[in-house]
Amino acid sequence: MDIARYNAREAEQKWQQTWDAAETFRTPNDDPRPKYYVLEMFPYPSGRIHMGHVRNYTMGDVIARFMRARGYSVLHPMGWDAFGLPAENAAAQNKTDPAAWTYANIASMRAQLKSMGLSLDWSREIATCDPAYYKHQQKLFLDFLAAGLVDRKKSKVNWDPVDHTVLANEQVIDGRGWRSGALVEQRELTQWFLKISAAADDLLAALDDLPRWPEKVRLMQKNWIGKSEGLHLRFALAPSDKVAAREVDVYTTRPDTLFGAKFIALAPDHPLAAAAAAHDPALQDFIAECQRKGTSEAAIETAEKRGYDTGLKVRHPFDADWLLPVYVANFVLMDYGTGAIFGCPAHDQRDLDFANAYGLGNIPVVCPPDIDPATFTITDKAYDGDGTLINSRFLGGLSIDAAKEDVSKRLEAATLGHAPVGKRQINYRLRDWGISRQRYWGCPIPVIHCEKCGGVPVPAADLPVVLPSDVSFDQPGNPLERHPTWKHVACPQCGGPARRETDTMDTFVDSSWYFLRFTDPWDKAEPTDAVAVKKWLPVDQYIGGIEHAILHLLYARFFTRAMQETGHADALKEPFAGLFTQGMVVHETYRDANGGWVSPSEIRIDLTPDGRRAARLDDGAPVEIGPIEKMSKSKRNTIDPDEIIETYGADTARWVVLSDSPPEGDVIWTDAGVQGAAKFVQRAWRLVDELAGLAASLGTPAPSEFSPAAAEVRKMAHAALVKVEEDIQRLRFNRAVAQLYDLANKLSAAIGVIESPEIGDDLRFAFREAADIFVQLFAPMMPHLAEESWVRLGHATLVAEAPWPIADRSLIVENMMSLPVQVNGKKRADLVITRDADAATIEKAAVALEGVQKALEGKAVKKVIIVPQRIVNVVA
Ligand code: ANZ
Ligand code: ZN
Repeated sequence: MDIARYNAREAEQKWQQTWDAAETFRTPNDDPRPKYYVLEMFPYPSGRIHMGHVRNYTMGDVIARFMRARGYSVLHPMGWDAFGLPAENAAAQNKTDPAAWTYANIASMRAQLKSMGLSLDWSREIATCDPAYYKHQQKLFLDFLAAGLVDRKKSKVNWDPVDHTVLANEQVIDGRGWRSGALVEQRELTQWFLKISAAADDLLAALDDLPRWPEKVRLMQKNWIGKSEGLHLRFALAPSDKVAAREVDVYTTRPDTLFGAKFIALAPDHPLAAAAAAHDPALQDFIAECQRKGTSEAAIETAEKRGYDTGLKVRHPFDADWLLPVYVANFVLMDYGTGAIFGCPAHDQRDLDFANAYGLGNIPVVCPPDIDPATFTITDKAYDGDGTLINSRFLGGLSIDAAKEDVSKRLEAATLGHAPVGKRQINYRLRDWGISRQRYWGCPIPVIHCEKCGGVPVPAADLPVVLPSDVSFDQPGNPLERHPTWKHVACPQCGGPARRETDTMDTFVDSSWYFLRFTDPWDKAEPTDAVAVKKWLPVDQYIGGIEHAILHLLYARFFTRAMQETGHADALKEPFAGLFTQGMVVHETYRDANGGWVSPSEIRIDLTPDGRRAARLDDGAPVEIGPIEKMSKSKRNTIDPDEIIETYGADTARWVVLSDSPPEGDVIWTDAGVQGAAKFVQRAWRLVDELAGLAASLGTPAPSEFSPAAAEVRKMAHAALVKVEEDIQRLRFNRAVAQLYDLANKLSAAIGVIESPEIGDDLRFAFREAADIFVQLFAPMMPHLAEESWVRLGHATLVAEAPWPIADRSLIVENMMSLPVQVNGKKRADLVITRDADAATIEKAAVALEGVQKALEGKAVKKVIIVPQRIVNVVA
């Protein structure tokens, strides 16, 4: 019998239209069932989806469909992170309007996502560049401002004098702008900040309440927040006619090393450095040079340690006769601690590099355990490990912790000009979040500057402050600045002439609350609806790339707190209860004889006796097969999802990205993988067809007894059900896929042994049950094929709406085996365990048995010998 091939193209379109028309994935807010919120990080509308999107959204979709079938009211929305620089660059290059460019991209990506068959509630679609979205963001900003969560302060920025723009630290390369190549200047700009640093401790502590976050991400956030406990320490300056200052304050986490101090170092931007430079042109040059190189952490870490001796001296806090030189040094940051340090070369590598460069020497004050203090010396590797204090007067012999405590206590008690010399202090690496961008394509900051009244919030009734559309990009810089009329407005307070803020918000603001907006995105006066937020949040499962592990997630966590404080997010604190970071889609790379990258679509691969060979399709020229790397345009190793969907269907693409690799690992995209998936689609379809011919008709009641053959079919279906269910719940999609291959094999085998066409009611019932289960199990992964199969099996409903089957565990207990367990050759217990348990599991379970533990009498287990399916022997 020849069965028609499954035509993915036709079927997929048909089912997508059916779901659309039936509003299958609409999620009403008043659905009384328990809720589940699954969210994938929304995309930037670059214009085309890539395989990373396919993987990310497929995973989310599997969860959404699974949870829906399990009886949850599932929120699974989609939107667009639509502001950002690429739209402006495109505008400058092609004379297009950023809005038109963005919306055209959204339209094509929406169509692409729809062709993937994602179970999204499109009625909740939002775009952050839509005034209907950003007006609420402006309201949030004003509420934050009123609540004291916003700051306006001067800050240093990297200014590109040719492009007239602020550059991020990453965009400054060797002191020059990455595009213009111009020498970057440090400028002080008054900018808007969100006071995230005030929330540092809470953001840190609450990480412990996120058990469903990857440990790795929590650690990255922890390091980023960077809590450090130390001592704020005041050094008295020896009198000098050069400067008026009387002291230098430093921050140290190692007060125990104070007797190893060799110098003081100031940040180049430190006021005392400027004062010392007033009559020292060489120092002025040095400071200017440091500033050019950039004073960011990244710039500092890579630069060679350099300094300049100001000639100033400070007194050691425990010895007034001990003078330490004061340097200005390029490795001290102005905006951390106090912008000044004391250097202890023996125990800090940067200090040692610096001291060695300037001949300052070092005094080891912490001696490692088991080392003779008399011979312990430091040359070019600082020692930052544990040990005992040496060369440190009254601290001698103490541990580091005890010495820290001792020094802190003494210096808290000591005074310098009436105030204590030392004060314990907690510092965070986390800085306030500067959100001002001198850009057009972003959310306007709703403030008006009036000479008389200062910064005046735009009245709520005047929101949104909409971006003007008549702007030009033919000059560098911010078009809002140059717009003839937009910024000139009357002051809302005094009516006098005033000007609009022309900075727009960092696009990270846009993505810091979209997940809240999704809960009630329809046009209303407020950014969020309290009932909807309470119902849907937190997001139960958030899925996205590890590249967002720090900034996006931290900002979103902060924003949620700020929204809570201003009454926009109920009592919600943490927005994402579960987080999953998926791996990448990777592919082989190819290069031609000249080293140029060649795309997979331009080559042919042949299998030769000595391996795979690649050659160009057009002229047959040999192509070198390179390493497997993340799909990227620059290496031309991308596969276009559109082409795959066009040729094989979305179900095949979805199946490929779920197969073979654990979801947190990288998945290798190969042609063989695609062929394998496409083949399985056809195979599953044929199997369903065969099962349909054998299955009892719908609704046939269960017979009272089952033959062994029928019982076996039921068992394989229910066993697969239990496993797939577990695998999806634990996001082990690749294992769920493997279970389905296995079930298909087993069902085919069961059909293969049927001898006569006359089969009993019991077997017919079992095939009906197994067929339905099989289709329901792959439905979250291959939803179109599943609908088509569901119809073939006689159902008049949508499988997308069918309740998840209930596993009958009594059918699969036979899967257990009993193994006698001996201890030193004597039987002591019986182990009951699943037949497929691996050796490690058996060993652990056997040793844990009460009878075995008793027989061991506390003796250590030397060895466990397992004779598979027969016996376990514990040797003690
Ligand atoms: C003396 C010392 C001795 C230090 C020693 C370290 C080891 P965290 O943990 O990151 O807080 N430091 C302080 N302010 C700095 C700044 N603005 N720029 C560069 N470095 C700065 O690190 C605190 C330590 O980093 C401080 O402790 C200080 O050096 C340095 F054996 O003080 B320490
Ligand atoms: Zn005014």
